[in-house]
Amino acid sequence: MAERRPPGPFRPQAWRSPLRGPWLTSVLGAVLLVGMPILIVTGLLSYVAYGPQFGQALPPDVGWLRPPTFPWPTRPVWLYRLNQGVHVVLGLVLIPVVLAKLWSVIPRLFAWPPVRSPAQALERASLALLVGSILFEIVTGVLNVQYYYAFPFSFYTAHYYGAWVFIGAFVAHVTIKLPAMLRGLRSRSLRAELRTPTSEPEPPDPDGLVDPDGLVAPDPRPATMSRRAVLGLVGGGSLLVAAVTVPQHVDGPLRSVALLLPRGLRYGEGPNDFQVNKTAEAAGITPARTGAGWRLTLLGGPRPVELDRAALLALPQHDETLPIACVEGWSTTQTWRGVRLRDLAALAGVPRPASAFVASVQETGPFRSAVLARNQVLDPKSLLAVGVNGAELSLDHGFPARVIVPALPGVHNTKWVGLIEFRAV
Ligand SMILES: Nc1nc2c(c(=O)[nH]1)N[C@H]1C(S)=C(S)[C@@H](COP(=O)(O)O)O[C@H]1N2
Ligand SMILES: [Mo]
Repeated sequence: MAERRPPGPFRPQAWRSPLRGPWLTSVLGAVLLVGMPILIVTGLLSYVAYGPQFGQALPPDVGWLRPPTFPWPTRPVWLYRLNQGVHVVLGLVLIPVVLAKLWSVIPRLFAWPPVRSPAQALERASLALLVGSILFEIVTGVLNVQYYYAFPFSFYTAHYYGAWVFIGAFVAHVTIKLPAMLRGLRSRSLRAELRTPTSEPEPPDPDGLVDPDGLVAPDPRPATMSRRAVLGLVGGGSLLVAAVTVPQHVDGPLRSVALLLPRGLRYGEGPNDFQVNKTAEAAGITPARTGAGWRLTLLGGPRPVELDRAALLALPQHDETLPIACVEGWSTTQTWRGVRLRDLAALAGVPRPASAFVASVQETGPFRSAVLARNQVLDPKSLLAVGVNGAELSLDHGFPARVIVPALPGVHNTKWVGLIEFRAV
């Protein structure tokens, strides 16, 4: 009986790019082997920085998938800025590499027959999880950074569990493929490739020693570009993404190059002209709640303490230059003026609190309260800020008072604060 010919793209002869081969796939794989663990670690560290011990990491309850938790430090003050900057910038920068790697192995998607053995079926299922989860992480991550909540589920929940699917599939993939990647890398010289203007196809490998997956086209077209050009294209794409995202972390005129900043580039007048995450209007903050009737209530001591704005301004004021770094991948450093949180704790009658619950006068919406840990309350740089860069806080930045704590995720720097409860636990 004549063997039935597989259809269309399932024929190995259908894939004719002379550029595909184990060397190219291995080079792209090596880049991802360095980059992906950094993405994974910074992602999990961001979860820890949110304070899972207070039930305020997102998603709050992840059972045994909770990473080892430790008190998130307040030094260096740029710790969260670095962590989250690396996570978001690297995540975006690796997109061209991921796409190129998928392109380089696409004939494998059309293996024929689709299932040869149970072991091979298992391998294909694990690859489906690997590819599916990384694309899911990229899509949810990019949409979140662009504040586009197109999906019916919580970004945090989806991105967190998607990450664990990816971690599992990635570890399995690396374990299985590491020897093949090393062989592939050794099969050609990177230096020689980078000097070659148009590349011949990687040599056919009938024994499958270097190319067990059959990535080399059996019937290649003549080369029109080189492997050097492929690497240049991918690297250039990554550099371009970096060039328009890194400026999200730079204060000054360079920030206008941050093309991916979704909320424009003007945020207020003079000293208050820096990134606003949620405006007072969007948060439903009215002048009535922040005007003359505003009070700061301090709880946890023998009796509640109430301060009006004049009383708050009469307390010792301190200046600290500290960054705000949002989980969504922008940050800005400003010079804040305000009252030390630890002075407020002492004033409340709880000089060494275990934690502090901070609540905004904001009545609806997420992120209007946060719990700070002891080290965060007691750090001398932690302020309830009333001013910034020599001016009064603008309403959008949290007038009359907002929290600013070193190395704290932006989200917990509560704006429009009305109440702080210093707790013994
Ligand atoms: N009350 C309140 N505080 C808040 C928020 C909020 O929505 N409501 N957003 C938080 C988030 S997510 C960030 S990143 C910072 C941003 O501060 P900024 O808008 O002054 O730059 O404020 C935080 N404080
Ligand atoms: Mo944020």
